[in-house]
Amino acid sequence: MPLLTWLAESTDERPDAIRVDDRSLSWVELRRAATAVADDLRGARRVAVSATASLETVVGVVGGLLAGAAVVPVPPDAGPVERDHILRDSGAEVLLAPPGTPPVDGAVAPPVMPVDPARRADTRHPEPDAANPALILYTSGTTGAPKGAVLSRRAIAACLDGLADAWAWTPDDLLAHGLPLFHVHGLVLGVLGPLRLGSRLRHVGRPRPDRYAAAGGTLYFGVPTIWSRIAAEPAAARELRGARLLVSGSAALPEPVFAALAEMTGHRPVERYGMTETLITVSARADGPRRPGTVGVPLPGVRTRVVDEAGAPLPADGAAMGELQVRGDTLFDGYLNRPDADAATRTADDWFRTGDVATVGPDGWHRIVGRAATDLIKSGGYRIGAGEVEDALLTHPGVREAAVVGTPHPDLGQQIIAYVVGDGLGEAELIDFVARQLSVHKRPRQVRLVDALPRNAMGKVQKSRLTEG
Ligand code: MLC
Ligand code: AMP
Repeated sequence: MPLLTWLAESTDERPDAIRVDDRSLSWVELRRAATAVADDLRGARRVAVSATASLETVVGVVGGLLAGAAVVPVPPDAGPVERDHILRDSGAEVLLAPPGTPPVDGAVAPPVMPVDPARRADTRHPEPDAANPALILYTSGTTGAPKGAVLSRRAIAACLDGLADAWAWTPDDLLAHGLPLFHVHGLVLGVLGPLRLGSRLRHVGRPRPDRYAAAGGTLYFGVPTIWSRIAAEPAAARELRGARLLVSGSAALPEPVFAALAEMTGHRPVERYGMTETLITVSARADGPRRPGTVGVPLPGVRTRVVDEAGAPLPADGAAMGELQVRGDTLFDGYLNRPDADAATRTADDWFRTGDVATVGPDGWHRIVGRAATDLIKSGGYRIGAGEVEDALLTHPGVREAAVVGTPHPDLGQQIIAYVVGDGLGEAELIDFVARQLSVHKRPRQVRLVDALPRNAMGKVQKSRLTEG
């Protein structure tokens, strides 16, 4: 069965099946536009896509997948450090981008191939093997540069079919969201989901409450920051009363936001849990209860366990807290070029170590309690490694030492704060410096200039003391 089943088989010519911002294509038009891209790409193994929230990104990603290439989304605002790393590490042979995009100005510069959604072709590309990589998604660890998680076509298909079952997601749905198109949430669920399962798609551009309100969707996706902003605008929230299902994920949905949404929209949101490396593994169901503070039960084909520090399984009693480990059909194939990192995430009996701390109740309901490593920050639903931001700060000539932490934030869940030792520095200057080197969302929201960082006797920075009091 083709990965993008519905897209491959549809004869539907209705003009706005897939809409991004204010431009749209029918199913047939999208297939033919993407086929033109696939024709150009013949033979390419890895294809980068400048992943703006645009129709070009949808056409480019689908073209890459039709051609059997592994698609590497590049955050469109990635600065030179992050972009060079992604392009070099992935070995992408070409960068797909909207027409008029200038050549890549960097140390690694694959040729830019323009994607024109108005082109059409009808070549039949054979369906690639399900074991082949479909996507390489770059994601942060606690230290160092982001790692490329290799996701097979089979894993993506398993994830989407599991979600179709859990959420009763069908071609009758109209999915609306405004998520970025370079991560699992916006790209795998938010674009490949409709193309496999047949719902129509409205990508609203920026995820503003008024745009969600106007989208007329039956199914809505958002990160908690988006839901919290919608709950703060009752008029927009009330427009979602006509929807079928509101889904939250990528970070914990605060219970007051759950309650406000339930009251204003009439829908108790469905929460689901996942990771770049595992895709979505646990979720509440459309035909079942939704409980604030919990993320539901394992999806079809997924098994979970919670273990103590010695790796021994803990009871499902709703109280015992330990590391959540998962296995199943949705798991990635490993990190590109990083066998060391792979080994660190697998147990001897081949379970994936999520690094999240969880409890499981007697009824199988999972609660995510927090993360084992404080150096992985979730801000606005984006995963950001403290080490990557520290490394970027340390390349500034005036910075001598830097320590980055995530602290609770009412809008973003966590915000990035950088503690910096250096000479003649300005806070705004350092924030802009990181925003230029990395992606904009990795910039610290606050910089604190300090005389010294607290260190223990071994010389290691004691981050917990930075945020005390
Ligand atoms: C501000 N801006 C700057 C800047 N300061 N630009 C450059 N330099 C500076 N110093 C600009 C930005 O360019 C942007 O402009 C605007 O300010 C706001 O940017 P932001 O800070 O990113 O917006 P913010 O309001 O904080 O974003 C909130 C948000 C965003 C919710 C919209 O965080 C978001 O989209 N989150 C989704 C993350 C996600 O999809 N995660 C899924 C991971 S997958 P402009 O013009 O662009 O507005 C996963 C698996 C799973 O986790 O389980 O799903
Ligand atoms: P990413 O790799 O960007 O997809 O981030 C994955 C991480 O997001 C997980 O390891 C969790 O820490 C967090 N996460 C995702 N969904 C949820 C959720 N529903 N509740 C709490 N944390 C979540």
